[in-house]
Amino acid sequence: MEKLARLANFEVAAILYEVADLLEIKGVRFKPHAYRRVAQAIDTLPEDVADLVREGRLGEIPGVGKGISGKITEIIETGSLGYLESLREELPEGVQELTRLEGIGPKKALILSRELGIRGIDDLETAAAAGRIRDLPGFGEKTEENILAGIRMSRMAGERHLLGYILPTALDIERRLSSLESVSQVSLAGSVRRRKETIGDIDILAASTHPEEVMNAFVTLPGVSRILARGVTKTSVVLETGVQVDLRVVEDEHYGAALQYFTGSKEHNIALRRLAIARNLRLNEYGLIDLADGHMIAGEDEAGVYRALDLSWIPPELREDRGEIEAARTDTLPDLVGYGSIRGDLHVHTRWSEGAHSIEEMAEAARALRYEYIAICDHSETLHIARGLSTERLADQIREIERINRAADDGFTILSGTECNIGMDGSVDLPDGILADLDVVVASVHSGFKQPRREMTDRVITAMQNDNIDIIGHPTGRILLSREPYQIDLARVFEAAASLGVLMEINAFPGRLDLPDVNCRQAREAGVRFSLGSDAHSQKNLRYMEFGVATARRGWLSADDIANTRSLSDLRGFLRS
Ligand code: DGT
Ligand code: CA
Ligand code: CA
Ligand code: ZN
Repeated sequence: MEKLARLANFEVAAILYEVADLLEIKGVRFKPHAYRRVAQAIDTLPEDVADLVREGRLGEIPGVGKGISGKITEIIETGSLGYLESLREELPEGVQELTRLEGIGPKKALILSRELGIRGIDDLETAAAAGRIRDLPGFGEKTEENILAGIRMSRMAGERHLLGYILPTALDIERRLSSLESVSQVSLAGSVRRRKETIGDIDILAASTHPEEVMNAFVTLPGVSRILARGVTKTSVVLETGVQVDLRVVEDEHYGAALQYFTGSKEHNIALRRLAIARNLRLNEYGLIDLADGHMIAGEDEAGVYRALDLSWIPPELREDRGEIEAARTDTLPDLVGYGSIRGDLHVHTRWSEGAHSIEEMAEAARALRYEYIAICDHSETLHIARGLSTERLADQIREIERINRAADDGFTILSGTECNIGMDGSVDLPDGILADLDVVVASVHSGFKQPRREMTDRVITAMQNDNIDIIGHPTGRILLSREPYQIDLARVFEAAASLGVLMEINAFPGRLDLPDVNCRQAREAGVRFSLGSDAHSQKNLRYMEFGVATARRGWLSADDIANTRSLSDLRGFLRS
């Protein structure tokens, strides 16, 4: 028995889902549904499926008959499934790869393979670009467009990484380099320094008079798997995680100009260089040169470069050529919200729904971050996959939170809340009575993403008209590197939010960062105010708040625009009651 492969439930489920997909591709009827049903049951099972196998209790899972039971046992005992292997071999090459694209199910994949001989994503792209797909049965021009968009998305996902997963690594490398004796200054540069939501590669700049020593230390850092290019001024490596890191080493004298240059963005740099040229100056990675006499008038420190161009220093998050240079010239840059300005987290999950920790444990972690409050916003009932709370359970939770608050009495407050679902018609899945008892109500779209733009817009606005709703959660629904936002007229949503006093969430979870930065700025101009939430599912996730702040900064927001930069009593004024 110790030999059991001990796969987690979701891994067992993944194997069964794949069996279902392959059977469907083969055109087998009914069986795919049966496998999928069991896979789903296992995915949401409160117990370990391995325990059920050991205790001979697989029959308790709905839909499990003799055949599937034997297969689950095989998966648990061996870690794989022979039946799946043979199904994989039967299929035409590349068909399964196609089904991994958004919008291509098994049926479509098989038609593409059979009718056009498509053997993979590259083939598919060629065919779609040539307009050969629209005439296939069940396809059309729209499908063809969607296929191309899906391919672009999957390519990009291969090349870019989420800021939330990259930043800790980047900071660790920065810290290790800064501890070297041969390094006098070091900074992150590139998109990581600008805190862009996704990162192509990590750029780091160091100042040193002994660049070889720095490069030696760099290529032998833990986690480096391969050296791509090695030189005295620039070295590039690939980490075991597949992420590329570029290190440049310059002399102190040029450090400021180099930092400015390698921070980018490219568009910002181009605009800045144009401004320099207009003043008979030349800006490059070495410094700012006066073309009249050839003297270097700035270069040692970054602020000095901007100052010499008659600009205030521009925070890296704004350097995207979206008007920041003009604002720096007229001294009208926004007073950006600070990374330490957040006084509480307004979107936290617990073990009551799909979180990993109890209410007390989340509160304890929040205290450690010096927060003054958190809002517990577990899912409501209709979100079954997240084990959402029924009205009765939510009422229990409210009482439990009251009890914990009374017992602690240390100035930290746990707010009761929910993340309820906005239905197709804009109604939410909790009665007004209980919503009115909550401190914070977040309402989010979790289903029906394909609704036409007009209906989706009306749906969200209808939800906002319920005056128990304080916040719209992750308002565009996008998932970075994998799912496009749903179709929605944000201008109309913002206008309604501003007039109704509903806050727009900036969901700080690394794969969301939703509202996106550019939309934050539009919303602010429409008079909207914001709420930052980590959407934490564990104590550790509370730290994601930093990425929400980064998004707010990239969206030109000030502390004033954000509800949870306020003390608890001021926060109440931002919430509708
Ligand atoms: P990424 O890596 O795709 O997330 O984006 P960045 O901005 O980090 O771009 P990267 O790594 O190619 O280059 C780092 C910085 O170096 C970039 O932000 C600006 C500067 N840079 C790179 N290539 C050029 C260029 O051709 N022209 C100008 N003006 N600046 C450049
Ligand atoms: Ca980069
Ligand atoms: Ca780079
Ligand atoms: Zn949500």
